[in-house]
Amino acid sequence: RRPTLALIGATGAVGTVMRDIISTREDVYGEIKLVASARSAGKILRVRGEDLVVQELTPEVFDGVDIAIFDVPDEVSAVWVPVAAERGAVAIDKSGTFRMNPEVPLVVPEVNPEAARNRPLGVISTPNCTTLSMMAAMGALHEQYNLRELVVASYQAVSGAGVAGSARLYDEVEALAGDRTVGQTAGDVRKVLQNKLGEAESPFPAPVAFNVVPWAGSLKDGGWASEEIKLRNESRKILGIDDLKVSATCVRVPVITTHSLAVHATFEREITVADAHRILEAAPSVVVMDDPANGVFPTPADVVGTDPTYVGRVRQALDFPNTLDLFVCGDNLRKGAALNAAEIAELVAAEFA
Ligand code: 2RA
Repeated sequence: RRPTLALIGATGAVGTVMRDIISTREDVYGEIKLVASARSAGKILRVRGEDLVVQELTPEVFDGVDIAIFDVPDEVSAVWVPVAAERGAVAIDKSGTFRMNPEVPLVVPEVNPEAARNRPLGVISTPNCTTLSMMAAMGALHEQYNLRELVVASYQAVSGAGVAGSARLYDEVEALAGDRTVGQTAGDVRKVLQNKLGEAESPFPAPVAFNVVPWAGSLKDGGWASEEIKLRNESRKILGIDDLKVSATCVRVPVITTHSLAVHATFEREITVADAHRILEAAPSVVVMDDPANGVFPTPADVVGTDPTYVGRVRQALDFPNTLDLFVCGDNLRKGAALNAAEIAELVAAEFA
């Protein structure tokens, strides 16, 4: 039979992409329910060519639901994911709440699909978009060369902070546009934004237009940002390498959608660029764009809205033969969020066949 699917958080930035993905991939579901907070309940949204009324998040909404995909804040998942699981649904959760729970698999279908079957709590987590940006590529390389260390710098798009993140960058760009004197004196960007946007709240701790912001997430011990800690813990869990050494610096950049990562990856043995190209070209859902002599490398502007992980600038580190330096781009709302959750849901749906 075809499983009933519920999308919780159907109206958010990821929810919108999720409806598009569910509508364009192979249709494996029976009924679909769209669910959101009371504020959005009653809205009519389109999925799979049908107009559906968004239902309010209540315990009863999960009755008869086989698979529930959650894209809601951590605190909402903490309350409602267990409710869905208790009522018999397999909950696929995009929040950070359950990712590191040893009884909850953290799944990237290209890397560890078998983990999705071992879900004692009825919950499967999907990783943070920053981790996901590189997992398909790193998983393929790890399978053959045994990954030992990752040093990563991220270039994260503003839509990682949701609809409010994208709105803020558009507002800032509009406020700064046309003034060819701005950006040349310390603090002038802040001043123009203050004048034009006033006290309007920003999800970012500094201007993001005409700027880069070395901060993403919340403050953790030792001055680390939560995104940096997630990247470390989640990479270890997905790849199944408990002692993987990981260090990251996460940076927000003025890009609407598509996260990029500069990755310095060290393996157990020597790896050449040709080896890496061969493996990455054979990896499902990885696209190699690596011909810098002809200006070919991935950029967010060229890959946004698409599904694969794009890899370019692959170099054998000059002083470290076991190390590759490479640049990865992935759409943070698609593979980074909605697509990975949809792919997990398809793995679960296949169990109903
Ligand atoms: C961000 N990775 O980019 C986060 C979203 N979960 O802000």
